[in-house]
Amino acid sequence: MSEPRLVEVRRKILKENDVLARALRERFRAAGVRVISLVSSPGAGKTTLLELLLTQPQPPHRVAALVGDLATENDALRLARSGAPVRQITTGTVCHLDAGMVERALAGWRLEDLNFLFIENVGNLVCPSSFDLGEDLRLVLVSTPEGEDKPLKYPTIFNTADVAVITKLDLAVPCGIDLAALERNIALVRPGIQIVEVSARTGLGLDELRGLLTAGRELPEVAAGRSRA
Ligand SMILES: Nc1nc2c(ncn2[C@@H]2O[C@H](COP(=O)(O)OP(=O)(O)O)[C@@H](O)[C@H]2O)c(=O)[nH]1
Ligand SMILES: [Mg+2]
Repeated sequence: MSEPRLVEVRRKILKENDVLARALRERFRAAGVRVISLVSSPGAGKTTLLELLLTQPQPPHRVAALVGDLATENDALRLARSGAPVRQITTGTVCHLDAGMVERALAGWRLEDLNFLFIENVGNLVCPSSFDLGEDLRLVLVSTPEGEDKPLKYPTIFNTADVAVITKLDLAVPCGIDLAALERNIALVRPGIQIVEVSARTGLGLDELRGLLTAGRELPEVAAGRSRA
């Protein structure tokens, strides 16, 4: 296949995804569910953070999660321990989630019954950046052991995110990470982006992150009343 043909096929796939993502976003808005996606390299701590967000939400928020990996149901099993509805999307050889996968995974769920839907993308700092999933908020996670320069090497994933979450703060000192440099590099590629530092081990930053995710939401009781009406 010649290069122009490849570029053309890629453009078409992205356009189709955008159309589906727009429809999904409208559905989410109409149902009153806030959708938050997480992208990062493999192992940055997406599932660990979600385990905490699903088990310790501000009750009575109603939460659910979709989780993408090439193979295994491991992460869905981990997240399902929270008691929240969880579905795994196994992508086979595909290195990212797309809007169609999300739409199919939602089949049978009543979105009106949810306040928050979390979507954990496939661990990858490249491909997920191009695919809109209809989410309201995209979190990009970077863990301290990954080093200070990842935002400079993979700018697009930071450019397409709304909030940057620096994870594994407890490992910053043991790994000799210059946190100020990491934050500077994030701000260089995505000026003005909000940055939150967290540690799933110590609990640092989790309240700040929860506050940010729930900001602007009506009181849960009010939202629940309206959805029953
Ligand atoms: N020290 C430390 N380890 C963490 C933290 N968060 C996650 N981990 C560990 O990092 C590894 C990968 O985490 P996981 O949540 O599976 O990453 P994912 O691939 O992004 O979903 C696991 O062994 C976690 O226990 C943290 O805040 N501090
Ligand atoms: Mg995971």
